Formats: sequence, structure tokens, C-alpha cells
Amino acid sequence: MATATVELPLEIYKGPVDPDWCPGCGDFGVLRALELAAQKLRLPTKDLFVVSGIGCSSNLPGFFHGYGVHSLHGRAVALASGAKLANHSLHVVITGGDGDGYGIGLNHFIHAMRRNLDLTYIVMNNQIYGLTTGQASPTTEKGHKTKSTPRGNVEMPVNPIALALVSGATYVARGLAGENKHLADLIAGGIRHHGFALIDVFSPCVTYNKINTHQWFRQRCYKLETEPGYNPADLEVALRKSFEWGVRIPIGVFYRSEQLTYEDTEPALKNGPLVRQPLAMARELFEELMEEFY
Ligand SMILES: Cc1ncc(C[n+]2csc(CCOP(=O)(O)OP(=O)(O)O)c2C)c(N)n1
Ligand code: SF4
Ligand SMILES: [Mg+2]
Repeated sequence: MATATVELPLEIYKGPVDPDWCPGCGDFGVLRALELAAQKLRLPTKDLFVVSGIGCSSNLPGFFHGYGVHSLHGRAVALASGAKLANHSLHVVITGGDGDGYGIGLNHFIHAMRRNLDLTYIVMNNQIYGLTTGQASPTTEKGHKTKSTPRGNVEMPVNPIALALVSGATYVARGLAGENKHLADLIAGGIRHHGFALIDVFSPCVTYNKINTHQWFRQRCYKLETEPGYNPADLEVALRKSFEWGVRIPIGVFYRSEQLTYEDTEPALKNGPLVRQPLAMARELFEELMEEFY
């Protein structure tokens, strides 16, 4: 990991535009935690690439200083995968919402995990579509009355932690907006991790989700690291934990495992990042191919 030799000031990660999120939105805490994580890792802004989809949460790259793309709804993981393969010396961080990542973008999410691409995905999970003013999302709880489910949501919510565990992610964590230092450690751990990292973050939408509020989470969340004997290397235990929901809800690192990444095993990347390799094909290879096709 390319890092600066001295501690960098936090202000260098501050974007050119101030966030326009509603006062109290959990996303402020996530942005702060990302800045703290970058500072903790001494990451130069030129080595950071932040990609998002569409949603309130997906506006984050505009509020952060680094390279960034505010892409299409549900396509952040696909774009990030391409960027990482083009230049795998970059730290590629994806930020977005539950609708963006677990709804329209779900297929990309699953395939990136099974490939164990070296990406860090921070999902600001507010269990609602915030930007479009309060429709049910894939993580909206059963029975929740929203604009699109006025008689109560009849669908079972996606369980992002369990999904990530069975799909091949090698760093699976959950954080809470407002627990900024804890969240910054989880994000720093995800960026440092060699492989696909999911950090699902409870980031309450104070305007459109009046059930899963900051207070609701503060009353229920506990840290896995305070659980005696919890071992994040044990996939089966992590999977069992991922179903704990209700009176007690775990946050922290569920699972961590060091495995070869897609980039490690892709022959085309053996000679370094593609962006630093010559565009032209070697003469011998060209002639070999011509020979074969004739
Ligand atoms: C292809 C496409 N379909 C639908 C939309 C409308 N749309 C914009 S944001 C969004 C959902 C956002 O929810 P989420 O990802 O949870 O982000 P939040 O606003 O809650 O942070 C939708 C459906 C769109 N922009 N593009
Ligand atoms: S609508 Fe909800 S998610 Fe969007 S900025 Fe406001 S509080 Fe945040
Ligand atoms: Mg949302």
C-alpha cells in the first residue's frame, strides 16, 4: 500500500462542496469516518478513487477530495471493477445506498464478491430510498409502511451480511453512523484488506425512515469485539451472527480471510497495472496470432 511517510492533515480529504444532506442524516458520519480512515492510513488523495451510483448517499464523492466518479444508479460496482482492473495500484472505494447496491446493482455486487476483487464497498444502509422521497428499499423491514408500501411492506429484506458471506467477500463488517471512530477503523480495515471488503453501515435517513432511527440503533447495537471468544476467521460463526436481529444487533468485523484476489490471478496484470503497460501488442505475439488465424 503506497502511503505518505508523515501524517496528513484531515482537511486534505475535504471536498470542494459542502454536503447538502438533511441535518442529522447519518451520511455525515460516514463521510467523516471515510476521511478519518484515509488519514489513519496516510493515503495520498491521488491514490484514492471513490465511485458511487445514484442516491443521497451516492452524492458522497462530491464531498470528498480524491479522484471520483458519480456514476449511474446501480452501476458503481461495475465501474469500480473496471477502474481497478485498469489500474490496480489505486485504492478503489465504492460508496452508495441500499437501493443502489442491494437493489438495482445487486448482480454486480455478487459477482465482484465471488471474484474477490480488491475493492472496498461502503453501503449507507438507511433501509429506504432517500433521494426519491421514501419508497421501500431491498432492506426495508417487513411491515414497514412507506410511500410505496402504504399497507406495510410484505417483502423479506435482503440480509447484506449473510449475502456477502456466502458470495465470497473476504472482509465483511457492519458499522453505525455516529460511532465515527469505530466506523473509521472498520473502513480503514477494509481499505487495508487485500480483497473484497463490504462495510454495511446503518446510516439513518432522518426524513423518510421514522422507524430505524439513530436512537433505535443506539438501543440495540453492540460491538462484536466485546463478545467473548468471537473469532472473525470462522465463517460458520459469522454466518450465524449475521442473522442476529431485534433486541441485539451486532456491529464490527463479522469475517476476515486472506485469499488470492482476482488481480493476483489475472495473467494480464502480471506485469503491473494495465495503464502502465504499452498499448501496442508485442511483434512476436502479433505474428503468432496472424499465423494462427490464417
Ligand atoms: C436507472 C434508474 N432507476 C431509478 C432511478 C431513480 N432513483 C434515484 S436514487 C434511487 C434510490 C436511492 O436509494 P438508495 O440507493 O438507498 O440511496 P439513498 O437516497 O437512500 O441514500 C432511485 C430509485 C434512477 N436514478 N435511475
Ligand atoms: S432524505 Fe434521508 S438519506 Fe437523503 S439526505 Fe435527507 S436524511 Fe439523508
Ligand atoms: Mg437508502
